[in-house]
Amino acid sequence: MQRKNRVILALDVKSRADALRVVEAARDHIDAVKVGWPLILATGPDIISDIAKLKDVICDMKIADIPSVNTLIVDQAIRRGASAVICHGFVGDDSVKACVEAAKGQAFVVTEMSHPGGKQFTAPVADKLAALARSAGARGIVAPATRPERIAELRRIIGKLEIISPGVGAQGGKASDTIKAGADYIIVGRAIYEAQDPKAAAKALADEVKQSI
Ligand code: O7M
Repeated sequence: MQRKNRVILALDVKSRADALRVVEAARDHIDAVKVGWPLILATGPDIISDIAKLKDVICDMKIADIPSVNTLIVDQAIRRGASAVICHGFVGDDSVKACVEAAKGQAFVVTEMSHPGGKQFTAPVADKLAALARSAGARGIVAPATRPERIAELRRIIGKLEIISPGVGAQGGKASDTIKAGADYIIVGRAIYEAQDPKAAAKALADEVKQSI
C-alpha cells in the first residue's frame, strides 16, 4: 500500500457499478480500498479481484473464528487479490497468529471500535488487543478517529506498527486530529462515497491529511 495520501476508502456501497464509479473518481486521492461484507454480499467476492486491479484492497471481514477457519478465510481473501486483511483480537493470540501467518504479516487487528458501543466491551481491553497485535507480528491496528486521545495511547503500546483509523466524517472524527494523534492512515466511507463529488471529497481529505503531517 502506498503512503501518498494516507486515505483508505471504506467502500460500503451496494452495487458493482457504484463501487467502480467511486473508486475511479477517488483513485488519485486514496491509497487503498477497504472492501467488507456489504459490498461482498451485494456483488459477490469477485469484486475483491476487480477492485484490486485498480487499487490495493484491504479485506475487512473482521475475522473472528478459530485458527483453522481464520486461515481458510484469509487464504480465500489473498487468493482473490487482497493485499491485507482485518481481524479481531478478542478471539485470542492463536486466532490472530493464524491470520498473520496466512496473510504473511499483512493483517490489521481491531482494537477499540469507533462507535459509541465500542466503549462498552472493546475499550476496556483495547490496550491488551494492541499488545497482542504487536506480539503476534501483525502489520498494525485499527483505532478510533472518534477518540484521538486513544490513538495516541495505543501508539505508545504498538511502537512502529501502523495505525489505520476509521470514524472520520460521518462518525464525527476529523482527519487532521486523527493524523496528529499518530494514525498512519484515515479510513473514510460515507464522507466520500455519499458525497456529490467523491473525487473532490477524497482530495479535500487527502489535503487535510497533508497539512497535518
Ligand atoms: O466513514 P464511515 O463511517 O462511513 O465508515 C467507516 C468504516 O470503517 C466502515 O467500513 C466500518 O466498518 C469501519 N470501521 C469503523 O467504522 N469503526 C471501527 O471501529 C472499525 C472499522 C473498521 O474498519 O474495522 C476494520
